[in-house]
Amino acid sequence: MIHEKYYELLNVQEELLSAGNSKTSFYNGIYDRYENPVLTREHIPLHWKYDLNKDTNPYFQERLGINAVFNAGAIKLNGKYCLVARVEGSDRKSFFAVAESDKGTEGFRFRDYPVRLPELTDDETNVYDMRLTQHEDGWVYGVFCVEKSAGTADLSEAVASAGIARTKDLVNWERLPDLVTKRSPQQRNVCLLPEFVDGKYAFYTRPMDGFIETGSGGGIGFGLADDITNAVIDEERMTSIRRYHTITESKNGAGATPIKTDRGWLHIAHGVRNTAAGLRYVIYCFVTDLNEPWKVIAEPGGYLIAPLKGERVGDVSNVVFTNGAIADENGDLYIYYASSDTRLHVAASTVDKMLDYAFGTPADALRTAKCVEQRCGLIESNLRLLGGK
Ligand code: M1P
Repeated sequence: MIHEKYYELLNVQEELLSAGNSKTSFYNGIYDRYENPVLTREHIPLHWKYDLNKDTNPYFQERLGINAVFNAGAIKLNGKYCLVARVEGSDRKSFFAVAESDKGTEGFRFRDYPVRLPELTDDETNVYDMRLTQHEDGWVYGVFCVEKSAGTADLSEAVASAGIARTKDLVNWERLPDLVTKRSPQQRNVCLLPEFVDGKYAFYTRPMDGFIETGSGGGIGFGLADDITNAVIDEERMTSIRRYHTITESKNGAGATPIKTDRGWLHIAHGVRNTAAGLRYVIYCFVTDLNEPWKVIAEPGGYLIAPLKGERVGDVSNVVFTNGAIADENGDLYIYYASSDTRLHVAASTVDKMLDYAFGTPADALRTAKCVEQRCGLIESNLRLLGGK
């Protein structure tokens, strides 16, 4: 017999799932923020957490709790906006789950089951942060982080690599060997370009010396692999590099799968700086050349999205992070970003607005004096326009 509490909770959840979403008053001319997160742990189907049977669960207790729903890969498939979210159980293990909607900003519902991703080895402890690529070879690829224990006395020491799986329907996944990068012992935040480059599979990488520290890794890398079923990158060239006293000083990483535009590949990535309060993650943007996609041709200074108000607090506070965006055929763009490793939001823009932002915003001038000059230049021309001095 089904516990009556189930129906009570189901009604409450239905209100959340069918709620609309509206733009906030936030304004910067680049994107709109929305009132409600698009996915939270409250969106998780009740039958993933509770045993509904009154005989075996008389107190209707959560048997398998969910802690957070965040960093989601995104893709439009068969007319639906699909998010492959990172769902973290209360046991700290993350897994992937598909939520879909007819709209980009609201109405996301999880499918009945999470993704059953095949394992390659039984020491894979955790998987997370999938980037989805509709590749010109006909497959949809998911590239994600695979985490294993480093096997040292420090139990928090881990080894991260880039897992690769492919699918046609986001239900059945074929697991391929993890990416091998000859120069970099660890990889996270790897993402596959939708098109071949010189007939090869093109990846954005993030060379790292350790699990948390990128060490000598200078920023976001780029490399080519001949064969996706045994992907090996011999050489990684740097694209968007880390710099002293910028938003990418500590590390950066590829975010959403790059979006092809007539002016270049549009990247929405993340940058990290250190502070007395710990690491601060923001989202930034750059554009790479269409023919030489490792070459950065525009990189506005500063961040595109930084944690705001309630976004600033969560399991890992002061973080915004993206690994998925959807560009519609009409040019509308939805950037799915998580805040503080806890919930998932949407920022809505258009490809045109983002290109105007990318090419029209000055690059980081890298020194206070130069930054003040930049700003005075803006003030001067504005005052002239306003009829002042
Ligand atoms: O906790 C913030 C983010 O930390 C990692 O990102 P990076 O590899 O750049 O440090 C990732 O684990 C990401 O999932 C997480 O949101």
